[in-house]
Amino acid sequence: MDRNWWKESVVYQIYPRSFCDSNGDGIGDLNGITGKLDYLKELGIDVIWLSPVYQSPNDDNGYDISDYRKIMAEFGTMEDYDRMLSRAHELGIKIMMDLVVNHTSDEHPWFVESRKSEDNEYRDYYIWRDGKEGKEPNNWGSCFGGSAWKYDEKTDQYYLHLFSEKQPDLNWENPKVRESVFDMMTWWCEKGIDGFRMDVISLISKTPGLPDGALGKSGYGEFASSCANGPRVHEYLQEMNREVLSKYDLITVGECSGVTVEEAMKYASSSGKELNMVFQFEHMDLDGGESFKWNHEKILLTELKKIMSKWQTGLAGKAWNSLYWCNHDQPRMLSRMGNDDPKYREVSAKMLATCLHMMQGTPYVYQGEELGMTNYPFTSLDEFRDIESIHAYRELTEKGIVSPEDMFDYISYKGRDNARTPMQWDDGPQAGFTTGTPWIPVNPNYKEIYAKEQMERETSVFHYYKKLIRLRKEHEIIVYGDYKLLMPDSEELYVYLRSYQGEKLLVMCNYTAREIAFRIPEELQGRTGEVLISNYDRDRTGMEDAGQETLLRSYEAAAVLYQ
Ligand code: TEU
Ligand code: CA
Repeated sequence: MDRNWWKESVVYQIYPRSFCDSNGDGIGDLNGITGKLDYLKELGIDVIWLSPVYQSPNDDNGYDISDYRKIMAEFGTMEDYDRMLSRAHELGIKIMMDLVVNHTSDEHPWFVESRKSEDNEYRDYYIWRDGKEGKEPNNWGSCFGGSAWKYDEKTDQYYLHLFSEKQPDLNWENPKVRESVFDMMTWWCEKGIDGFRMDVISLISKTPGLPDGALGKSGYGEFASSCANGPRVHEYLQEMNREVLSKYDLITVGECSGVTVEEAMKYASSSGKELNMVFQFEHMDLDGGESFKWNHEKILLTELKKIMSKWQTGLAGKAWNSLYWCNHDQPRMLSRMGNDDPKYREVSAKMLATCLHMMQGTPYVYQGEELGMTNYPFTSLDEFRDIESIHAYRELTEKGIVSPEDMFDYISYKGRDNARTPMQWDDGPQAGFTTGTPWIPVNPNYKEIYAKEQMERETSVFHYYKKLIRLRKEHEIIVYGDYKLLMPDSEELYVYLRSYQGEKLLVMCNYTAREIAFRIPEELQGRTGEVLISNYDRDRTGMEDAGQETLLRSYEAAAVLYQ
């Protein structure tokens, strides 16, 4: 297998609005990030993925961009950006930018022009269609509720927006769009950035004719079968690779909702014609996801293992995996598959981390995950900020599809704001995030969960992540070893075995609060393993004594190396 620095890296995602506020306006900013780079250096990460910092009217917190070459005023200036970039580079930390080019803001000059007239030179930068018998051109619903089409009186046509109506979709079939996007990417590469995370890149090519989709629970048709991994997406990405990516030494990851293992092999093939890796969603979608995210269902461990293992073995040697439990669009994994009760919070956070970080792929840590931050205990609707939750609540309760009580429970459990509450730095006012009033409430558990305390305490979740990240640098088996799932039918234990050049790495994770007996695989019985990491006090002899069986305590995890 080819070695690459991005296979050996750990990425840390920053959601700038919620990371650190340097000037007391309640909104995280670039100078705030610069001030915390030493913290990230201490953690040991290699790359920062920076969620969008470009100029934006903030309909979707920066995922609606009105100027790709300007910095959002609330976040600072281009000088602040340059300072952050060079300080990061001094520390050996790379910066990966969020590239949002499936759509722009409706306030982007291209769209402002586009909507002026049908013969405007920017008209075809977007997807405009005539209505059908006085109605929308097709039945697609948008990700954020309502139709995916917005009627524009000026020219008596509709434009397509798969997300909010302030996020019109670009028309990638137009070569000028591609050229403009590639120019902009080159501009950032010339600035010295180190990579791109590509927002919903799997949606850029739409099936011609834009056929109706199957009707969903909300009464609209789904667009995924016509947009996800559309007919020309690989052609476009290969062009992007030729024109831009191949000219620099970058890390690239495509956010690919709806991607299958087979498709991922095209996006992220080792032949290097498109991207380094993709974010797949199958594990995130186990409790509803793309089809209907709003519920409060538990993910079955057997299902999770099936999906993770399919990706681990499916891409092995052919493409490369990304590994993530959390990001700015997902509730906190600790509250989802771990246990956020104070009694088990730290131990289960460490267990989840072990389970993910010992797999093959490039791990992504989402801000606060390294502290064991949890979902927010919502008590009223006005605590929500995210347009997705707010629109979904309104639409589904008004139509009588879900009761207000249930819907409140669902957005509290699954809503994206869970990930967006401010980073918990210390136990002072507003968790040290801001000296002002934060744009979104701080999780009240900041008195117990905060970085300052964890950095000082050897047994903290922070130190545990630090160790996991270091181990990846010390043991090639973690990066390059094969993966084999053991005990696929257990609803309690996630156990897998990595193998590399004669070494074996046994990873055992108890996903329950119960004690579970675990039988050591025959090939390892009687052998002395070195416990690389454990969230209890398991040491070297712990495995030696075990012989054939060992007891895994509540949420216990350990990785044991046999040489
Ligand atoms: O997310 C796109 C995406 O795949 C959605 O399904 C997303 O996961 C949604 O929030 C699920 O409920 C990207 C960004 O990560 C997200 O923050 C943006 O809102 C979206 O694209 C539009 O740019
Ligand atoms: Ca600020």
